[in-house]
Amino acid sequence: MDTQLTTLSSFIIDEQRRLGKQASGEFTGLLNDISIACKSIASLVNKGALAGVLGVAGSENAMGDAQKKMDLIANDLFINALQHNGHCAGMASEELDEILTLPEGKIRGSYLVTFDPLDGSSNMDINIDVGAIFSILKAPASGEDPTAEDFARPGVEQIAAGYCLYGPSSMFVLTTGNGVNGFTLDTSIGEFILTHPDMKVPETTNEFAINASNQRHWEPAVQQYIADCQAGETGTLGKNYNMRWVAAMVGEIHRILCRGGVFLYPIDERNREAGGKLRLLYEGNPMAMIVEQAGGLASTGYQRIMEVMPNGDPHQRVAVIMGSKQEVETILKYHEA
Ligand code: AFP
Repeated sequence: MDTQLTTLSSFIIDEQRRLGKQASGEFTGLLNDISIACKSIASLVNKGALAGVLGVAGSENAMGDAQKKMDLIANDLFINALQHNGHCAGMASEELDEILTLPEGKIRGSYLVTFDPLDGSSNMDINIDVGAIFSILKAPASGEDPTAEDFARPGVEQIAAGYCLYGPSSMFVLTTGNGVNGFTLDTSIGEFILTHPDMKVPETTNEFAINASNQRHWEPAVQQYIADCQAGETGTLGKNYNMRWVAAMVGEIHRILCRGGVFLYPIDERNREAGGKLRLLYEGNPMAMIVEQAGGLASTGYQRIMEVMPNGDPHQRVAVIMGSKQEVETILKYHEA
């Protein structure tokens, strides 16, 4: 029996010490708040119909997506975990129209948190993987309530990023800019335990993930790349490919961290003006930081995702091409042509 388990909290404390970071405990506390939200969500997701959390809520979010009951519950659990302990100064969520500052009387912390509390929520009702994604930025030094402009920082300024996958087991995957580590929820003790230290995206792959139903709308570069993948070993790319589509970015990126691959949600003719479909602040940037920290690449096709300058809209969209380094480089060549 292993008596030397490393919990998420003890890992973060050790890492902060190892990196010589000043240990006020606030950052550790913030990650602990987020992990508590994730554990509460994991518990409800696992109970599913038994907890009465399936189905639609009858409302829409800022992007006009129909909200599921569990979207709203997960959002409330994140907000509740973040607003009481004095670690967070403000939040931006997929499920909130505007950024959220703290209620009167609450202590403002030093960090801003953006999150998608239930990524892939259309999978909820069919009992397939969903997840949560988060990104942490430094709050303005003024100590005032943050504004939307304070969240408009490029991904390179993220302090940390992570996701929680609610799959056959729940996994919390985290980067603080010093590699990527994965923790599995041991439900019997209620702790995330380090099970996947120093996760690395394999450099090469023959697996791609893209919603092929959008094919007719893609740009020529992506049309050509996918056509060449489908041509197999007799085509220009010279190898046979496999395809996967989970419809939850957390699931796609977790698979890529475990066995390599590329995930594309590219610009198409319908979302060109918006810059893509997925959201920059709580999908593109945090996943780009994780993938890069694990040795992969993350691009819009034309620019490193983490260098895209946000425009002040918390729901800004971005094109996403990320995963195994050599395969992303290959896709970028199609965009140069
Ligand atoms: P939801 O969280 O609204 O279900 O969206 C999931 C997502 O943002 C991303 O995780 C998926 O990869 C992508 O959208 C799926 O979108 P399509 O349904 O258009 O393929």
